[in-house]
Amino acid sequence: MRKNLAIFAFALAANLELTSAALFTNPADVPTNKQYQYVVVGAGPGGSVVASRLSEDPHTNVLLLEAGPSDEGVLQIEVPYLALELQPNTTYDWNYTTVPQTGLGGRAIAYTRGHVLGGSSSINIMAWTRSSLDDFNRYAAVSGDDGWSWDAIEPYFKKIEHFVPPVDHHNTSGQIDIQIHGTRGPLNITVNNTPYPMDSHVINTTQELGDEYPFNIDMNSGHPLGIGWAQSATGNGMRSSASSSYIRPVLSRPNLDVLVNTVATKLLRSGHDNVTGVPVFSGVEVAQSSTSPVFAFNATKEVILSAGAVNTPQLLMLSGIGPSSHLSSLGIETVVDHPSVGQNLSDHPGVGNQYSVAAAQDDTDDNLVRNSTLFNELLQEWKDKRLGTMTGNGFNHIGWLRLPTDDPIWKTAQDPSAGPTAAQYEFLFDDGYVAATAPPTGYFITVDTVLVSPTSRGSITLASANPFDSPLIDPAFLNTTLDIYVMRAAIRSAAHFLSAKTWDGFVTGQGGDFANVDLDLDESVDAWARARAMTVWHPTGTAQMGKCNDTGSVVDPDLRVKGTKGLRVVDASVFPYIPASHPQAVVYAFAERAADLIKDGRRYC
Ligand SMILES: Cc1cc2nc3c(=O)[nH]c(=O)nc-3n(C[C@H](O)[C@H](O)[C@H](O)COP(=O)(O)OP(=O)(O)OC[C@H]3O[C@@H](n4cnc5c(N)ncnc54)[C@H](O)[C@@H]3O)c2cc1C
Ligand SMILES: *[C@@H]1O[C@H](CO)[C@@H](O)[C@H](O)[C@H]1NC(C)=O
Ligand SMILES: *[C@@H]1O[C@H](CO)[C@@H](O)[C@H](O)[C@H]1NC(C)=O
Ligand SMILES: *[C@@H]1O[C@H](CO)[C@@H](O)[C@H](O)[C@H]1NC(C)=O
Ligand SMILES: *[C@@H]1O[C@H](CO)[C@@H](O)[C@H](O)[C@H]1NC(C)=O
Ligand SMILES: *[C@@H]1O[C@H](CO)[C@@H](O)[C@H](O)[C@H]1NC(C)=O
Ligand SMILES: *[C@@H]1O[C@H](CO)[C@@H](O)[C@H](O)[C@H]1NC(C)=O
Ligand SMILES: *[C@@H]1O[C@H](CO)[C@@H](O)[C@H](O)[C@H]1NC(C)=O
Ligand SMILES: *[C@@H]1O[C@H](CO)[C@@H](O)[C@H](O)[C@H]1NC(C)=O
Ligand SMILES: *[C@@H]1O[C@H](CO)[C@@H](O)[C@H](O)[C@H]1NC(C)=O
Ligand SMILES: *[C@@H]1O[C@H](CO)[C@@H](O)[C@H](O)[C@H]1NC(C)=O
Ligand SMILES: CC(=O)N[C@H]1CO[C@H](CO)[C@@H](O)[C@@H]1O
Repeated sequence: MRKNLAIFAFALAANLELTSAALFTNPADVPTNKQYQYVVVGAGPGGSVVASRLSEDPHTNVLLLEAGPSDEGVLQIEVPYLALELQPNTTYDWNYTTVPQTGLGGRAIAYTRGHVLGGSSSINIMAWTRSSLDDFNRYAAVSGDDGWSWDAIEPYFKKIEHFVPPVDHHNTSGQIDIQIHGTRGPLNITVNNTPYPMDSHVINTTQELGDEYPFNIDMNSGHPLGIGWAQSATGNGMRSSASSSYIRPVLSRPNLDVLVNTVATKLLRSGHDNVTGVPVFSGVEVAQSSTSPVFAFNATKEVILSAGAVNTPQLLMLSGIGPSSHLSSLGIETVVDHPSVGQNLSDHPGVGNQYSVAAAQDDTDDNLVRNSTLFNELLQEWKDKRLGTMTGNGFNHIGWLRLPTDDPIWKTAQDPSAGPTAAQYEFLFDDGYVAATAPPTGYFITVDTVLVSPTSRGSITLASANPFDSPLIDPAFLNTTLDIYVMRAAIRSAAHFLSAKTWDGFVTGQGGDFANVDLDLDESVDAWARARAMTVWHPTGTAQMGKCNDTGSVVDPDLRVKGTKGLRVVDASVFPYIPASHPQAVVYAFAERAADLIKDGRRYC
């Protein structure tokens, strides 16, 4: 161990004064006289839930490590509407950029990841979507463990959730089925805090074009298809994150220590298991920067890796767990040859399609971008009363949709979704012009079309053996003919949706640069998609779960890293397929079950 003993002695003295402080900002301050049973790396939904649940037992000491700072008191984190101010290139972002994307005309795009207590749940856009029952039943089939099926996981969603009425206390009847939601969990969720002029047009389209776009009272029932009111991880007008719900409320537990501003740089080994012969992992090496002192923390039971779908494979590979040819090319000794670590990266590409609205409809959120007086008034309303536009995240409706079953593509391509209840593409209805540069005049709505059951697979690889170097991120967006086909169909479908009569006199036509796209020409639509697609920030699958005897997967159905002892992964990396939804709810649910599996000491394989 490379430990700085002088610093430790000083820390011990400091700790005598700060006996109740459990949020440390420097590894030198962490008590050295405590044995941790579990060290958890990364405080997103995966790591926060596991650390919180394991430390419910006062005899279990848990250390939660987080590379980023605390989220407490950061206005842009608390105010839902300000979420997009947290990226790119802020203190709370890892500031990643992808490698050039062939499917995006060679563009390299920003790849935001949360770098803060709460992880990406502290900077995300808060959509709360549980995914479809087929997504979970496919996880059960692929892993051979029925415990990952919808029926088995559904109770965990209720355990997580606390439904809180919207801030204006309007009657939510017809907007959500409260019966299927939890009312006592740590994480607040709600529906529709702030009304938008387009709301009734969206709902009326579900009557006018109900065969194609049926209304769905609650997309979190396991049957998400259709158009419905969006639920969000907010309560009382504030963001609800993994930190605000699972960690900060339990920071007074003497057996839970949280260390922020500290990067795990390597998993530490302590020989081999004397029965199975597999390498045993029993600690982590950490540092605050590439030039600061290195510390080590031991875990007597397990190291739990929850660094997210980009950093979990990075840390595995830095520690010798990964494709051996890739590791040896960087001079890293292979400890376990795992060809799939970092492979199979799956993410959702999204395209914002803008439509102009009539001059009479001049109260869209475009005003907030142009009028700082209005912006400040609304922010003041949030500060004074927790009311108004700032309590929302900019959209009130989501649609989960599939191509028609008689679409000619199904003659040659296989349905990539998990099954008939799972979406192939998504609509997200934004109020205002949502894109990097908004026009100075005019009023808009934006329908984001998102490919939620993509077939493209990318990778995370190491650029070097230095843990402070960014890994190489290749989401391989729109890299298959089916993916571009479905995206093209989704963009046309959005135009069809807006052709319903209810939009007459509201939507006047395609807006902004999108006005130049000829929807009748495949080439024109494809060029638009490739020029505009971005990540909607849902990377998954880089340390996939699979059956006990399947050598193509990284973790087993208990989420233990195959071929090791003492090492588990609990985060979005383990999903064998990307869920056809915004994935945070799925991460929370996986982590809740993982905590139970750990507490029970289950050994499935
Ligand atoms: C901008 C944005 C918007 C999104 N919008 C939505 C949405 O609306 N709805 C939804 O459902 N999902 C959304 N997501 C996705 C969702 O937030 C993630 O799927 C989820 O947070 C993943 O959880 P995780 O625990 O796997 O990883 P993360 O939440 O990414 O957490 C990983 C944590 O590990 C830390 N870490 C990484 N490496 C190390 C290391 N070496 N040492 C110590 N700590 C480390 C990171 O700093 C981070 O805090 C969004 C994500 C982003 C970035
Ligand atoms: C991201 O960039 C911002 C702005 O340059 C910087 O302050 C921050 O430290 C960077 N984040 C990381 C993880 O390096
Ligand atoms: C983030 O900052 C870096 C360094 O200044 C810059 O190269 C990069 O383009 C920025 N990324 C984005 C998405 O703005
Ligand atoms: C909410 O609306 C529904 C349907 O219109 C009605 O049955 C119910 O009584 C209302 N609830 C309250 C609290 O007003
Ligand atoms: C939507 O339909 C309702 C009921 O049919 C009607 O009262 C309302 O005016 C319609 N709204 C719009 C915007 O078309
Ligand atoms: C959730 O809402 C409850 C009740 O309104 C509130 O007491 C609690 O502080 C909220 N929790 C979080 C994490 O915001
Ligand atoms: C193997 O190691 C365990 C402790 O990890 C020990 O209790 C046991 O006696 C050892 N068995 C053998 C055969 O050495
Ligand atoms: C951590 O474990 C290593 C290897 O098992 C051991 O050498 C070291 O003394 C331990 N450190 C502490 C602080 O317990
Ligand atoms: C900006 O907003 C303020 C406050 O709502 C309003 O009084 C003012 O007229 C707006 N300015 C313009 C140019 O629309
Ligand atoms: C997928 O990406 C690879 C690597 O960039 C490229 O060679 C290939 O042509 C792409 N395929 C499609 C169908 O986009
Ligand atoms: C893996 O195990 C399953 C049963 O659990 C068996 O059907 C399958 O043949 C095994 N596969 C391999 C490659 O051993
Ligand atoms: C499910 C899946 O796509 N698995 C793949 C993950 O990556 C490895 C290595 O490229 C493949 O062998 C698996 O088929």
